Amino acid sequence: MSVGHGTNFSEYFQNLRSEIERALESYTQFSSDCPEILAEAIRYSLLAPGKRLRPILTLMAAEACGCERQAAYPAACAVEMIHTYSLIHDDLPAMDDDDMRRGRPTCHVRFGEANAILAGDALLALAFETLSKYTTDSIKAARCCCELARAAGPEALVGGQVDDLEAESRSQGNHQAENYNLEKLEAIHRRKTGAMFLVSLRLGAIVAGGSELHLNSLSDFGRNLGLAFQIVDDLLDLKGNEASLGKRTRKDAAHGKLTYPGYLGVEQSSRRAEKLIQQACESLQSFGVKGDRLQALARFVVERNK
Ligand code: GRG
Repeated sequence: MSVGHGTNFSEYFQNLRSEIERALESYTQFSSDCPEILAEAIRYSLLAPGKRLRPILTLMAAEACGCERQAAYPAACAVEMIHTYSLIHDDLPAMDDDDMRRGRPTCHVRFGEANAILAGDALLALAFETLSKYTTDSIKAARCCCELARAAGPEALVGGQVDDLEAESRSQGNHQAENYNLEKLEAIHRRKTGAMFLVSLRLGAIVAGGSELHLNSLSDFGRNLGLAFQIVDDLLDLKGNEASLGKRTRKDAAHGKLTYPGYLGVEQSSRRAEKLIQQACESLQSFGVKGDRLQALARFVVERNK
């Protein structure tokens, strides 16, 4: 697909992914004060083949706001570090108890539970160190740290996870009896999944010195994209392929999780994801052609098979 910037979109997307991976590699060179097992566990999970969607959003948002994307590498990598920490902790026996992630055994399976908890803790701290140390403008760095902390904190990522776990344990699969509704489902995903999408875009715009109009447009884009991503994630859990996804499937139903297809059915969930992507793309109007790549990424999110 060509998006009017001279390069094919998938080539562009792949370039961003490689740049992010090189930057992640460079930000995880530890001194001998970091125990070898810890360095190995961190790098094992962080450098595993993830899609890098969130950091790609950061770089694309920075570019859409007219900045060289290199300036946003620290922010992009900080987002990926927090995302990876949340995956490591989510996979733990006390949470989702998963044995496969990004096509390999989960961190606790490979390194033991204590080391996996500590690798997650270390990534959370490393994210803020990377963001504050390598973002050249210190005022922008402070604003980014504050927004990222909020997105990773009690009113967003962690709060959404707590409510999700609680819903799962209370329902035992019977969501009708528990009087669940779409509003509750979306309130969980807005915090658990959506907040990280939203902040990924906002950090790119902040580093680029984007206008309030651009920040607001990207926030609307991120809200709709985050929800659409979660719906597609639920659909893939139901009908996706473990080998291409690199993780176990059909876990949601087994855990009695409240999901979009569980609530709305497959057809209606797909239609809702499509509609959200359409709305996401509409919110990019103020960018003109500079929003084309973000629109292409949004399409990738609904059409993906992994
Ligand atoms: C433990 C603090 C804490 C939070 C956990 C993010 C999260 C909250 C849980 C992860 C499990 C999950 C299914 C979350 C929904 C978001 C999601 C689908 C994450 C996986 O993101 P991808 O598909 O993963 O972008 P890759 O591996 O490609 O980066």
